Amino acid sequence: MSLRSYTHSAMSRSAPSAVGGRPHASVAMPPRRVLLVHANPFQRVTPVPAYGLERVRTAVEDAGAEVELLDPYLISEDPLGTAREAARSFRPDLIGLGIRIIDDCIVVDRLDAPDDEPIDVSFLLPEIRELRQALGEAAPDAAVVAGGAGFSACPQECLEFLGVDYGVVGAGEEAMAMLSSGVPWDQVPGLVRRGQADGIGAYQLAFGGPTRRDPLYAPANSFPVRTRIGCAMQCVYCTAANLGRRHANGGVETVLDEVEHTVAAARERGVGRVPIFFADDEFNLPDERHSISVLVGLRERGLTKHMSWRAYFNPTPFSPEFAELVRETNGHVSITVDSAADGLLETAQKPFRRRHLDALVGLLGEHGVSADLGLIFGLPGETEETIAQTIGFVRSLPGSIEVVYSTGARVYPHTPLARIAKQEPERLVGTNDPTFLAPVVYSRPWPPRELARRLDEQLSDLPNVSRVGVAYATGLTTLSDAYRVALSQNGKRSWDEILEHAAHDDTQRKPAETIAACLQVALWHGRYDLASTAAARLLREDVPPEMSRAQLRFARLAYGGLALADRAKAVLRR
Ligand code: B12
Ligand code: SF4
Repeated sequence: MSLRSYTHSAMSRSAPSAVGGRPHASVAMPPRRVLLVHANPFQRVTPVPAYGLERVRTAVEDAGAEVELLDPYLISEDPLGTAREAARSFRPDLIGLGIRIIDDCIVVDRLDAPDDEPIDVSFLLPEIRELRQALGEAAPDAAVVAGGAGFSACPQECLEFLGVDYGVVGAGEEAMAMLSSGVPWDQVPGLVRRGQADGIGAYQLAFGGPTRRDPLYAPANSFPVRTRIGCAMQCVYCTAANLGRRHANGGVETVLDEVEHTVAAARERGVGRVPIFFADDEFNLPDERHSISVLVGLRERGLTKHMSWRAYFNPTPFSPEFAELVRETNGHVSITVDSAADGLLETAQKPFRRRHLDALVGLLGEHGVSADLGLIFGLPGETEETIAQTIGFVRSLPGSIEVVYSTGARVYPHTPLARIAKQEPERLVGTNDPTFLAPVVYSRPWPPRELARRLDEQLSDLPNVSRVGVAYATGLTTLSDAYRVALSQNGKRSWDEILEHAAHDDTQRKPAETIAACLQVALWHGRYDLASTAAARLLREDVPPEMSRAQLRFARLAYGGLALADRAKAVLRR
């Protein structure tokens, strides 16, 4: 069957619900008050918009319910207290727990660690369980439903771990709208019940939109926009592999409307160039046609001069026409490569080979497309020889392409890697959890930390190459601290202290980038006093290329003036 025949357009038909047995008690009286909680402790480290919940809220509000969206780990130093308080005062009938991630997926954060700590993955479900309990105590009569990308990868395991009875697997817009409209729960698409056989098989591909955004989120880590859902591939380690190659496209006009609204709203709040993240598993799979339509649409609507965008890409397909369009529309491509050794690519079920990688690198260079790429060493089939081949590829790359790599692959439940892991227990490190819910890592030919040390020795002379990612245990909380001070909510740190941290301690970004992100948060929330101090602090650094020092000096004065005006207004109001 051709790949095309898997693609549906726009809204998918509802699959039958996996919930059997007695419908939930709240069917008789539809839940009118819905509390959506972003159950995501990682917001402390890398705050992103609770986009899944924003989409769900849009659909649930359109169905007539009253909705509150809470991001406790971002806005509060006391997330459990804040969640309890919100649940007590809002008195929800239905609580939606948005579980975007179940762990941070960072296998090796430290090159040296005690032998009894072979991996560094932080497992977040224990913290999420405490949040669930706090909400349950504060709103004992509310029904609780879980959902989200992390949850949907292993729904039954999560329900069991969290002690939650119901969850929605995959897209939650339609399901939550139906739950809040009094539709019998056993007719709700994608709804699964704890203890039943159905899990990932219930995955929903439905689309809603355009999404109404929550004004809490500043553009510091870009605004996500989904253009398609699911994936046409089944790479060995990936949670998307569990969908069995199912995927669907969003309607192009709806996607464009969402981008247009997002850009317009951000420009009204003073953002010059609005960063968008196309939040698809891979933007160019199963083919380029949908992505080309989206990019052409951006250009036709005159949006590209006000925005930049980024997305994850498979190395194929990538035509010259597409490359040109990416550059013209201010795109940045993050390419999921994993390995450059053909033998390993085959074992990992990757749909491309080394020759495609070489052709792509040439094409990106010819068209001046900005790019980075990601590698995973230690997958099934990895040997000293395949490692040498991938290192050879990395060394052949132009220095302008940033490369991030990880060692060892987190084994997620139900993936092809989970089946391999059961046959090769000698390659596993981490917990002894046979379900693979708690972190277990597969790595060969050496355990992940040893592999990381060896690669570090071989790659440390390349300035464009680094180990992947932000880990929960060691990631800085600078940006979420900035949010809390800007919102004046439980902020324990002073603004000056935050700017100093931004300038000195962030190993992931340049000082000026982190300070600029804090400035954006302050501006977004109309805190011109904080923005003015941040602009002054930024002037002491090498400012990012998109800003000039003269502009920044002017902006600093302007923010100072606006802050004075705010103070004067406050005095007059007294
Ligand atoms: C884009 C992306 C990023 C971008 C985000 C940019 C931005 N500004 O948003 C960046 C690069 C910053 C990023 C960072 C991280 N990411 Co990321 N990311 C993604 C990606 C590709 C898309 C996310 C997205 O927005 N999807 C679109 C939205 C609409 O989908 P959704 O959130 O799933 O919501 C839908 C459903 O889940 C459901 N739903 C959601 N909530 C709820 C709640 C209820 C009650 C119900 C019923 C339904 C429901 O309905 C929603 C609408 O359809 C996903 C993979 C994926 N396909 O989702 C990975 C993914 C979420 N990321 C992942 C990881 C690991 C991370 C990081 C931890 C990496 C790191 N160490 O830094 C951080 C975490 C950041 C954070 N604070 O959470 C993993 C999580 C898996 C896991 N281990 O649990 C994923 C699933 C990728 C993967 N397959 O491994 N990420
Ligand atoms: S192509 Fe990307 S999203 Fe799809 S299965 Fe492979 S790694 Fe996962």
